[in-house]
Amino acid sequence: MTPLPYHEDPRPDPRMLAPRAAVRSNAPRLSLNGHWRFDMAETVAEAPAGFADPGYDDGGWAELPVPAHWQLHGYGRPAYTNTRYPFPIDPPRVPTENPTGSYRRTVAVPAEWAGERIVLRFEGVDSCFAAWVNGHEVGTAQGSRLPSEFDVTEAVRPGAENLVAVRVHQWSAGSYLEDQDMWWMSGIFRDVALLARPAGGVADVFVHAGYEDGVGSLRVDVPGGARVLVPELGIDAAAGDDVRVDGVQPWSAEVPRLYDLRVVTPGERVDLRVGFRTVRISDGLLTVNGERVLLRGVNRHEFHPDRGRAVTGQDMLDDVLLMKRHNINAVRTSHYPPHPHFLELCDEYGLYVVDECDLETHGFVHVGWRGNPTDDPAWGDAYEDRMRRMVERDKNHACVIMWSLGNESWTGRNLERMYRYAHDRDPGRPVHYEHCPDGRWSDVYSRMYASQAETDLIGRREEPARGVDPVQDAARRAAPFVLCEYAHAMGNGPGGLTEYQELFESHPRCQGGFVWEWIDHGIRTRDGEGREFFGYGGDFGEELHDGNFVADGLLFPDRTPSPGLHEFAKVIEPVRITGTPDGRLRITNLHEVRDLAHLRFRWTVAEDGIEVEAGELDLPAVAAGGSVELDRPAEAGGDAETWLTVRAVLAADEPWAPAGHEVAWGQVQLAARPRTAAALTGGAVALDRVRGVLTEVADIPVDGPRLDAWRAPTDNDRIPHDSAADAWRTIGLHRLRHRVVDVRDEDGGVVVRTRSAPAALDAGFLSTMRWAPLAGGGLLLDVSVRPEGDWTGPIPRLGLAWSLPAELDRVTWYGGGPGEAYPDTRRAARIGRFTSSVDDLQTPYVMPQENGRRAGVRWAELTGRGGGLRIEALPTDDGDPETFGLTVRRWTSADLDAALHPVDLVPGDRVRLTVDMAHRGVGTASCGPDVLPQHELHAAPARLRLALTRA
Ligand code: IPT
Repeated sequence: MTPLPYHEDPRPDPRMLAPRAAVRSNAPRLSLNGHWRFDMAETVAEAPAGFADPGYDDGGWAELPVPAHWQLHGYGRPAYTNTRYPFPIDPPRVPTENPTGSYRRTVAVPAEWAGERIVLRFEGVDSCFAAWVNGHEVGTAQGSRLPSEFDVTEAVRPGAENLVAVRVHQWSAGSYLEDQDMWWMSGIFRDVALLARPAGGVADVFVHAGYEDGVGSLRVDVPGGARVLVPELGIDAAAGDDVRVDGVQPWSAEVPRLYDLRVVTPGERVDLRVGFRTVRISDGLLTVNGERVLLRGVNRHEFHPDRGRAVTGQDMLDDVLLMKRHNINAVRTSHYPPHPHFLELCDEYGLYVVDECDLETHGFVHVGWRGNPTDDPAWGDAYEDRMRRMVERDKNHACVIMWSLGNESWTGRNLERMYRYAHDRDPGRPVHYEHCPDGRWSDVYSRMYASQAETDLIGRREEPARGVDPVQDAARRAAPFVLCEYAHAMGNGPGGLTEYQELFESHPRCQGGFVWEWIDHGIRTRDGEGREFFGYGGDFGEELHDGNFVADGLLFPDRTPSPGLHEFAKVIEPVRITGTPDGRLRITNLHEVRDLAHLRFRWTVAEDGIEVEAGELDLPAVAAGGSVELDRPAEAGGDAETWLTVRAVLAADEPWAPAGHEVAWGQVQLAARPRTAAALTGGAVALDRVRGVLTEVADIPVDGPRLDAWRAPTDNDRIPHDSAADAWRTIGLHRLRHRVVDVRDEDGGVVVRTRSAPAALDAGFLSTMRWAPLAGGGLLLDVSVRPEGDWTGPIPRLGLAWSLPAELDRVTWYGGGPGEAYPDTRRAARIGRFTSSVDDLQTPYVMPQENGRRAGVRWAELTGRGGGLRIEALPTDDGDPETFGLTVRRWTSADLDAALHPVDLVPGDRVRLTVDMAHRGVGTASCGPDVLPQHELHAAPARLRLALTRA
């Protein structure tokens, strides 16, 4: 058999140097980042011959920055598939059409490097490459998100210009192991450097810094020995010594205390930032420093809308700060090791990390896992090599509390090799893997998208058995539980976070999880008219793609927090502020180690949303896990609806946020709404008795209300099969027709009865709208809706739709805000008075869909230049809600439904207002459980009383 070319050979190149820890060293280093000469060929064979020779003339070549993806610089185009390989499954072979980039640059190597060993280091190249120095081939590598080093001493000429040439292939055997749900993008996308490795230097270093029972321990392993110094702790020891460290402060995500540690050999000095902490699974719980941890985590892909995975230090810092500011304490590096600097930031700012290996063979699921490399011994070295390169690089980070073998690669013996490598080399960290049916290659029980009901069973250790081996099943059942992915944050949502968090807080075994995912991977691009938008699968001409499934993060592509992130931050807040049944305030400290001394508790009292009093609570010390009850600092004074709001804010600057940053908040109602409306002014009113709708109210030309039972489907509504959205479309909820049953004058008012139903269906809704003049001016609308006929499945909403003049472009409301809220995403909405332009009420989901609803609205005013319309919910006698859901936009739900990108939404000449009587939750059915029963909406009678007056 002809040998496989290197790019189709899964076996690691033996010329790759043994992997070692990423460290900061005083040994000389030359960065090779910057502009390289670049040429692109369609196939491997057509890449320019002899390009690695110093004499080759690259004068006609273009330039490409390193690090970067070539697809984002005009060579080829990005392509998105979720699980499907974008090439035939033919391992380890890849298509002949294999975009191949040739890179060249020179580097002046100082004469002083003569006599030193010289190493060429790549932090990440996607997906396979060969490297040459001065025409000598020095090695090849696969493993896109893993470092590789080659000894180039023989090839380099110190004191001269040296030519470095790299040939990069888009597809390789390694591509079969890198089927992560993300863009296929290639090139040298992380740093490259030339290193002088001094004789007698620090070949590697492994810091073991533990913390148990209040005492620290330290041992630093350095091949060949070294001095180990921690000046702050007075430590001056030899490598390999076991040192007891008294008086040390432990490291945790909440208090990420680090110490400078220096390793010194005759040839080199290496500086590390070390945290003392012990990770252990004991009594079925995952503990850090002996304490159970609750992971309030996210899955983080490396992403930037212009740079792809070639992220900068600032991008990484932005992520870490945004996470810390939203109460996140953990990251799973889905699904590959991050740029090494990211882990330094996690050490520094405090985030627990599940460091995941660069492995996913998900595409084999489409052929019944036939030929999956995970169980093929020919790929065993490749699997172990990947694990080894990750563990060796990242082993000194306090933040890394678990190793993860990879994602969605089914099961097989090559996982065993990875698992054993990690355990043998590093007994100090548990190993995580989700996708093995019986949980064999994992020390924790990990699942993705388990429903709340199943999570509850798991929390009780009463879940059904998995696999056939009772011993293995018992071990799995004894293990702590994490949701390595949950709460799919695609589009509007995720709904149901609160219910998960309650389980994490009530079952010790449920130690939290990682929301899928951190950021939408939308690539900034432009349409034919030059309008900017974030592209997703299919926007770059891919023949096979998975659409906007790549946009499922808590951040929009430009890192603007989505409503989902605000909701998550609220649900996982580390301090809970609530009222007690006997009229007091309870403050619960949900931190794991921190007391509340770093927070100040500011309170306000607001009547009808207007602040009337403010102050600060005087809090006694509240230890981690403790709580305190206090008298309320104020009571209601007037007869308006009154709320006490308490905000926990940082007392002083923290590294991750300034003083005053809000960490948590709570609200307690001090007085309910009075049963009478405020003083009102009316204005002209006109009713179209043929259509049964108002044409004028409060001197404003209007059209409505008409019953609306539809919303532009969300990503969660439109899962691929049997979706709620399909059912609504089949029934015709998006095209209700209205028949005025009768219009009667009654008791000084008018009663309009209208039957609203879709064509071809015999079920419908009968609405009875009673219009009456309000004492003092304005109009009272008392509307009751009753379903008729057979309504089986859920419906998205029951609302009243109006169109209004476009000039009513400001909205002020009293109710839930400031952000959008749906029945299962309304924790982040507080009761208050808010103002926004109509445009700012919209949430720009990468794929347009229902959005921007404000919940629990008592009243709203839509105003323009010359006044406007006020809509106020009034109490009914039978206890119906005195609030409504509010959406105001410049386009219809049909426009929203038809749009593929926000730029497709063009403001019309009317403002569209929907006043919801009821609305369905959003759930997470795009990947995970649907709307929970308590947030579901079925056709049922509803009633709402509204006062319509001039604003
Ligand atoms: C799960 C993947 O692990 C993750 O990478 C992402 O694709 C997510 O789904 C959906 O966005 S796997 C799925 C089959 C549950």
